[in-house]
Amino acid sequence: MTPVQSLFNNIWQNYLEVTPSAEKVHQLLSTGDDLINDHVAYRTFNISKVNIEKISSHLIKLGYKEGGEYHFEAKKLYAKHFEHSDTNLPKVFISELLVEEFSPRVQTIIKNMVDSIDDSAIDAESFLYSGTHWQVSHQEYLDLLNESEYAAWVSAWGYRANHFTVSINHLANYDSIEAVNEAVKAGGFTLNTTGGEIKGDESVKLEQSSTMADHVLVEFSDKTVAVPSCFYEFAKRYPMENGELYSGFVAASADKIFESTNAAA
Ligand code: OOG
Ligand code: NI
Repeated sequence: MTPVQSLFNNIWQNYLEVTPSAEKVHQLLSTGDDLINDHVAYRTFNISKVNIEKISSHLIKLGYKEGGEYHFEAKKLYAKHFEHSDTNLPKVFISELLVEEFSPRVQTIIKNMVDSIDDSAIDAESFLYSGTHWQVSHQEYLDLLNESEYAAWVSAWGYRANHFTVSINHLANYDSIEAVNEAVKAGGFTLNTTGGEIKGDESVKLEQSSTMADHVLVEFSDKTVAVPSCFYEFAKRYPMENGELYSGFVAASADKIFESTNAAA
């Protein structure tokens, strides 16, 4: 394994720890060697200690380059994606919460979380599969949830891939996202239906769907409660005029994919 493959292997193992459905999704769709991950995604805060630049520095060292940038005004998020010249390596979508746009209470909880991270942990590549570096109370989690589902998610799960994404283009037994969705539902999984099961279409060069996140126990400082953890996404990319597959993201679709970690209605 190359260093970058070994990094993604560690990220995958860490994701599996809190995503019991991930291996079942693999078995459902893949024949074994046709599984290419289109991308993984990270969530963080726009505080310089842990912002997109800090998270992405580990990828830049491994040859990743910055791709597009994306704005999510209602969710108060900003994001960038990173990609590698080896197109079999997953792209990485990293978003950050615009912390200053939230209430003083939420800002204080987030500041305390970030303050408790060791700088040396952030500087290590293993930060990308390190989870939380703090413990919040269940009430703090609820206070974050009240203003931002995203902030609450980070407080519970920290620095880990919040999803992996099957590249439908590479699957041997499936060609369309409709067929993938049917197989996933027949396998007993719930799809994210916000904005419809399929986000995007050929005109934006990207079709996406995702499962709703698993629910896994989190040990808050005062009690242990099951909350949404991580999910699986499916993506089909279409070629651009030059024949190459579109490699960016689509903000209107991403806006809905974020909601895969909402508690089911
Ligand atoms: C990222 C949501 C965006 C995509 O593929 O558009 C995304 C997240 O949930 O953190 O992954
Ligand atoms: Ni995604």
